Amino acid sequence: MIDLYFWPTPNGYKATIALAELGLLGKVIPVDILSGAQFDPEFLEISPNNKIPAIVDHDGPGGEKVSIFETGAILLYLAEKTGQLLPKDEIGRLEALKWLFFQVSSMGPMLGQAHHFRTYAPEPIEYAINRYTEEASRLYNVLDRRLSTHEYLADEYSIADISAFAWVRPRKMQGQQLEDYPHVKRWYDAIKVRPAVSEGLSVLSKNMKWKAKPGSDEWKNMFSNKKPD
Ligand SMILES: N[C@@H](CCC(=O)N[C@@H](CS)C(=O)NCC(=O)O)C(=O)O
Repeated sequence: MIDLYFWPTPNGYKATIALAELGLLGKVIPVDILSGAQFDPEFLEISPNNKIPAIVDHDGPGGEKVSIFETGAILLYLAEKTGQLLPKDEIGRLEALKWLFFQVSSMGPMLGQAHHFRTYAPEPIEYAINRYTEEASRLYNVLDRRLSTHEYLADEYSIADISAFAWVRPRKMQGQQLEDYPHVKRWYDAIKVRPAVSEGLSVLSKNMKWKAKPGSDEWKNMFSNKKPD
């Protein structure tokens, strides 16, 4: 059994979609990051960087319980555990890993900054808005070029696609529109209709508030080193 520590955000949805694809979506433990639940000592034992998602597999390697944080590690763990969502041949696997790491190290952090400065920053900072919106466009162009010659990021649907899809979804917050990236659009439209993707995206979807301006305590919980008193 796998427990998922989750809040409905792009990184959270990578995990629910992958678990749904694998038929492993089970117990979901909400971690309300707006109210500061990510700082609970019990959660920090599992996710020392105070971020969702994280998983606990009660039947990990050797039948032992194991906990995992960081979506790249979670997705790779689930793919290796099940032998699914990662090409089996060495070259295909490498292709998927390259695009998975591209997502977690470039797309995720840069698009996250675009969300921050375009939506959450207490005051608009033109330089930062332009910097991260342009970087978002650059990254979408990298995806678009890849998808102009490949149906999926690797040669088959994989954890790399799940990872990138979850961040293309809130594209408006990044100042992007699919019409500017026809190959990303074709790929996105194909993934969005997968039943497991709908299932993954339905988890706690009513709690999804990340498009709204956070209140001041919420802002402190999410974006400052200081928790509210
Ligand atoms: N690199 C991490 C990023 C995870 C992340 O940024 N999670 C956000 C929600 S999308 C979070 O938990 N934020 C709470 C906080 O920073 O306090 C991963 O890929 O798992």
